[in-house]
Amino acid sequence: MMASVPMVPMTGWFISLEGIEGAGKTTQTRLLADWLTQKGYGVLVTHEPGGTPLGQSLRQLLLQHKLPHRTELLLYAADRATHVTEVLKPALQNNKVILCDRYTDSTIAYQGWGRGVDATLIEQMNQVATEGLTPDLTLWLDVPVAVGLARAKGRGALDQMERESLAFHERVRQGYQYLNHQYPERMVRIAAELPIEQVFQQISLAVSAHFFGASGCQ
Ligand code: T5A
Repeated sequence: MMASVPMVPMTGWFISLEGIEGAGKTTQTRLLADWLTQKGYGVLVTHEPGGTPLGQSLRQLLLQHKLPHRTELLLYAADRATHVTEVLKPALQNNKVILCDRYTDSTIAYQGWGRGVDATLIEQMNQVATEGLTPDLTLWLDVPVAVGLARAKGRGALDQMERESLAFHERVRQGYQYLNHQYPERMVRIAAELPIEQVFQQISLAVSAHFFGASGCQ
């Protein structure tokens, strides 16, 4: 009898989920984690900012206070450097499938396109923080700004980023459009204004196509 093949990737996979406020990343991360776990994969769910104990403290500062733009950039980079070293790299070495709610693209979209911080400076900070660790696949959950903000408002009190102007959030969305155009090999747009089940259907197809081959079977 042939030995059964364990459903574990040879090296870990790194999937990031991105989008504006209320795009549905947390909801879809949970569904994707359940789906992959049922298939036998070891899944690590994490997020930025706040994926480590130090990151939790930085998250409080970042989401509660309006900081000078360069200070904000440096704190997101400090959060990410700690996260990469203490969580992401060890998980990949242990062949985990990482589902990370926000990563470097958030800095480009929010601090770059939203705040107007210099793109080269952001690229340098991302490089220092990640030591070049890039997601294998990025799921960009794209919703119109009005839809995302209405969902975020429906959930309760808004943090300092969610209270930014509509124009700010439109620029952030444009930032994601730019990134999708720049990195079509790793970034997939998901139409996230649809009902939760239909959004997940697109996500499971994108993950299947990227990791399991064209047949989508696994
Ligand atoms: N940030 C982060 C930066 O500026 N730079 C950086 O480098 C990084 C890493 C993070 C903040 O930090 C900023 C960006 C952010 O402002 P956060 O609390 O993690 O803050 O906020 P978000 O990531 O925006 O998380 P949210 O919880 O606001 O949005 P999600 O996770 O995208 O959405 P989710 O799943 O919580 O859903 C929101 C609501 O909508 C409903 C859900 O039930 C929930 O009530 N919903 C849907 N309703 C209808 N149809 C659907 N398809 C739905 N999907 C979800």
